[in-house]
Amino acid sequence: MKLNSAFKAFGVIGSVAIIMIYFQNCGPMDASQLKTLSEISSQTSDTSGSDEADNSTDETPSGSTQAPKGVQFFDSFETASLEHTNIHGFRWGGTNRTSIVSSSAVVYTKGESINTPKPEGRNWNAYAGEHSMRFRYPEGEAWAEQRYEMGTAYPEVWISYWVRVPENYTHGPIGSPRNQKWNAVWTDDYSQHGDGPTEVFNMRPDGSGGGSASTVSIVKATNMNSAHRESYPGFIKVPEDRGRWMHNVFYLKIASSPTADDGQVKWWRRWQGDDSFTTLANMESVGLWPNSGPQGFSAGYIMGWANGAYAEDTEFLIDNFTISTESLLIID
Ligand SMILES: [Ca+2]
Repeated sequence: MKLNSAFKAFGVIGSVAIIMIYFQNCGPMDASQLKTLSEISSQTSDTSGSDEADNSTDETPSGSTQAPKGVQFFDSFETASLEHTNIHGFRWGGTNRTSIVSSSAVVYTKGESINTPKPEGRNWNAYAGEHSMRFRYPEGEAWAEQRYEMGTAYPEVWISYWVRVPENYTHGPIGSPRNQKWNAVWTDDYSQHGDGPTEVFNMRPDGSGGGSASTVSIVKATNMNSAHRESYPGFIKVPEDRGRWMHNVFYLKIASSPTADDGQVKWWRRWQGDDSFTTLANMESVGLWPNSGPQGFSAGYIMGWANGAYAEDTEFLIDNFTISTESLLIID
């Protein structure tokens, strides 16, 4: 029931008047903070995939379908379903214009395996292996979203995944305001429906003529309002970033006590082939107090409501979704 009610809450943040507070924090990560996959032995909760990705063309990424060591949950969608779980009972929620696709067909949606051939002119090549999760925003439609429940509450949690920028990407021009949801993570329930805080990672127009900036907003942090913060212009540049795969890494830390303003919210990004991460957000004094219920982060969604609807059918692909209690700033 909680999940159902949460599904109805998508639009709350989008209706909040926003105050844009800009400051960049975009230096590359110190090399000492990075790991490489060569330093990480193979250990996975997803044994369905293969390391041998399809490298038949230069445009096909070759990411690993093997989970980094020690992660809590990893899904490269190579099961061709949303039934993957872990010891805590991670659970993908219902699909909302999301599906699992192979390079040639839709293979799973709305809880069922299907085989709907890919329309002509689309590129559904996964980042790793043969499958990815597709988010489809039809022309003029604002909502494509995939929810999940972590099965437990993490006082500190790392989340990462790869996103392919749509090949026809232009920041949605229809509607106002035009901030787009990118990722949200919460403690007990989404946004105003929860007693505890919710983190929302967003995009907004960056004024460049179709590109997007990234922003962070927080609902029910005790020491700040829900304004958009930490704007990073050039999050997606148009046209040069169209069709590129980007690695997103998020870190969330709940406050250490009900009186401490030491919660943290961080966000990094690197494009495929980059050997360092760019910091998009670095917030270290946030009053992220759990109020009641889970004493940590327990659920979230990927993508979500686009206040600026797209003028053309627009598809994002997601791959290698990962949850960990250890750093995911990994160069693979
Ligand atoms: Ca995959």
